[in-house]
Amino acid sequence: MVKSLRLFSIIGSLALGMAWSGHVVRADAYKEVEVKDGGSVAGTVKFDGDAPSAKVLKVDKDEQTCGHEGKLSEELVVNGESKGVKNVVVSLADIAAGKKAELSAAVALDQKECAFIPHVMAISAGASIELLNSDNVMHNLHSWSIKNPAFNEGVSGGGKMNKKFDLPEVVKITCDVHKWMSSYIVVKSNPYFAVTDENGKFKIDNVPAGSYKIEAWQEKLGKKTADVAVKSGEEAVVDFAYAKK
Ligand SMILES: [Cu+2]
Repeated sequence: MVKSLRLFSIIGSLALGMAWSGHVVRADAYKEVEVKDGGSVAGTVKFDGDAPSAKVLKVDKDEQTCGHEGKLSEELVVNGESKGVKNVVVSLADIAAGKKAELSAAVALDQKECAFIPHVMAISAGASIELLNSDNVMHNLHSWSIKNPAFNEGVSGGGKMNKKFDLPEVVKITCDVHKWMSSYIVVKSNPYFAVTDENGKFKIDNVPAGSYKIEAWQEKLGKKTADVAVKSGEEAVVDFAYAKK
C-alpha cells in the first residue's frame, strides 16, 4: 500500500514537472509593458590603434555576376578617420521588461553581387526575416544555428524565402555556392539593441529608467560589457573601445 502510494506520488510529480516545462512563460522571459518617460542610451564603438586593412576575399566563381576582382572582407570594418567600428551589435543584456518587440524585421537579408547585405543584422526572438537573392545566379542559405532549426537551402536567382528565429543566439549564415560569402543574424531576447553605423555610432531608445548591463558584440573582436544608468527623458552615453587582438 505504502509502496503504491509512493509510486503514485512520483508519477504525479513527473507529470507536474512535464506540464511546467511545457509552459511557455519562463522565469527569465522578457515582458512587454508600456514604457512611459523612457530614456535612451547612445554612444560609439571605436577601435583603439591603427585601423587594420580589410582582407581581400578571392572571387573564383560566377565572375560575370560576382565581379572579376576580390571582395573586401567585412569581418572587421573600421573607419579610417573616426576609428568607428561598423556592424557591432550593442544591446541591453539584462532588461526584464520594456517596449514591444518588432516581429517583422525592418530589413531583409539580401544576396547581391555575391555578398550578403547587410553583413550583420539584429532581430528580436520570434521575428521573421525575408531572405532574398537579387542576383541572376544560384545562391544558397546555410544557417549555422544551434538553438533555432538549422537550414541549408538553395535559392535561385530572383528568389526568396522567409525564416523565423524563435530563440536568442548568434546565427552565422553562409552561401555554400560562393565560399567567400558570410553574414550574421543576431537574435536577441529583448528589443533593446542596435547595430553600429559606419562611424561606430549606435542609439537605443525608449528604455525604462534603471540600471542595466550593456553589451557590445563584434564577430572578430568578441564581447565587451559595461554598466549603464538610464534616467527618464535623458540620454546616457556609453563608449566602447576594442584593442587590437
Ligand atoms: Cu552565393
